[in-house]
Amino acid sequence: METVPHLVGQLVRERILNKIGFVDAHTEGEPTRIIHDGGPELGNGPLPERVARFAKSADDFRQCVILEPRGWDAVVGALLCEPTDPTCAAGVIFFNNAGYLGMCGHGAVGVAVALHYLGKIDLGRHRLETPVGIIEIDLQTPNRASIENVPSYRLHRGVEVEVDGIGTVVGDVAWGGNWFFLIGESPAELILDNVDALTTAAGRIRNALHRNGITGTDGAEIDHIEFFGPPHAADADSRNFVYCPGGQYDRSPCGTGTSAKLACLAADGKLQPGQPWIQESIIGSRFTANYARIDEHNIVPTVMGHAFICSEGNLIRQPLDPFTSGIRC
Ligand code: PYC
Repeated sequence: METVPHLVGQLVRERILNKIGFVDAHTEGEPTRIIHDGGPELGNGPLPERVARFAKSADDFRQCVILEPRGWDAVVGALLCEPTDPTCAAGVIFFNNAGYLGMCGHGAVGVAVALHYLGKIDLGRHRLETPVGIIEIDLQTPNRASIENVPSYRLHRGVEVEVDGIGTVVGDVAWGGNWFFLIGESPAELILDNVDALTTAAGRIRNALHRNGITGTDGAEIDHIEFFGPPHAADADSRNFVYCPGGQYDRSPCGTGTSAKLACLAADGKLQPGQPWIQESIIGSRFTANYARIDEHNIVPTVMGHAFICSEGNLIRQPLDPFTSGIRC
């Protein structure tokens, strides 16, 4: 009876191969699903190369982790991997319901808290390698971390674009680890009741930027739209609404979006190096940020927020399940 142990072995292998170990955290309300086990084989080259391989050969893994029935549209995935730089505690590739992100500020805070929860790092300063550069995290408590982000800058100021159903919209183009179009005049009050209207407006603006060939550096797509308005809390500086590439809104104030905002404030001389900026999100959560100047155009933003572990476990992909790559709309 050779076949029984053989079948058992195969079943065990399948169970192991199809298990994805995760920890879910939220940072100021925005979810991150941190994958620490069972990720795709992407080699050990530079992280941008691994992202290209991920997108080409293992995109079903992204879809499995993020899309229903195992995930949901608002979650950002963070695949932990070996860094190429040995001074880094980990490498991390961020992804969402639409594709891959250069950096993710709320996600990096969530990763820091999750690495500590998993017993992989102590409190204190650590480096994390991302596809767009190395960032530093300072884990101050088990639930509070600041990130020193990649250099950020404003590319264009006061760009005008004609938007269907809205008219002329004016905004700045800035990089904070992702590309943003930042609009000072929100099309609707920044309250949760207006999420649908804000999402529709932001989607139209993004399409108009695309139609008009308005891009980031080297033709990079501007895939995040950010509206600003007055804060609700007396001690905050601003409130925002951030539209993400897959049509979801960021529940947090968006770490890369806050970095882009600091770059614009710095360029306008409206915020001095080291001066704190409290950015409130559409749900009322907040990041406290400041920056150091590198040169006339570039700054290094520091963004501090809180993250909490929500759950942990394994995603399972059974061989006969027709929806292991999620439900695609
Ligand atoms: O916090 O940088 C961020 C972010 C990007 C997309 C969602 N959150």
